[in-house]
Amino acid sequence: MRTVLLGAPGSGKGTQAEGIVARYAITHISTGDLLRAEVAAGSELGNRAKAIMEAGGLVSDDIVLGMMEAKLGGLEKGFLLDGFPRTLAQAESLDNLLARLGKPLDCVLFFDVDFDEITRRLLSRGRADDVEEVIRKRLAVYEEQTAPLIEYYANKGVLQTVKGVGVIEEISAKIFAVLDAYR
Ligand code: B4P
Repeated sequence: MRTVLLGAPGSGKGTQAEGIVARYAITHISTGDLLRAEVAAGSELGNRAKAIMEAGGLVSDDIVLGMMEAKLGGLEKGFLLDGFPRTLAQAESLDNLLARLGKPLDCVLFFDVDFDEITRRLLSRGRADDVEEVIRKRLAVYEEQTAPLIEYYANKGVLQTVKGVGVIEEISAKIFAVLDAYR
């Protein structure tokens, strides 16, 4: 199963990813986690990404695509992409890469959550990029650069929408009801 989790920051992608990869025995690839690991390690890539992430911007497509090509090229089993793609350029590059590998996406799961709920969640989590001004910036960047992917994947016929509000286990059950069809 080859799946993408699409949604605003704080819509629950990272939260739901854990249960999904356990149920379907697929590999979880989170660009946010990969970038935070680079920052923590103090690598050259991490140093370039750190200030951008703390300001709520998107790390450049070149950096993210280089990181993802290395990860996806070697994968034999299915995967769950979490936080990637986040721009049209990333989505088109992913399509080209997967076409070369002969492994097109099965499904893109869009988490539908309103911005008030997202702001409440992120403020109570309190990560370095979870302060009000940065959250506003992240949501604005999402509206401008990531939200167009909803239509992009709907036009390709692979979009599935799940309402991402409510108890975490209930949202998981809705997700499994959708993804079981792609097993
Ligand atoms: P990410 O790590 O992808 O983080 P996110 O979008 O903030 O979080 P997510 O949607 O996974 O929310 P979560 O489940 O954690 O990105 C961080 C930064 O990295 C970006 O701003 C950017 O700078 C950079 N980056 C990453 N990918 C990139 C790319 N492809 N290109 C360029 N830059 C990139 O949930 C959030 C909170 O909500 C948690 O506290 C959770 O407990 C809570 N929650 C979840 N579900 C809930 C529910 N149902 N009810 C109540 N609370 C819930």
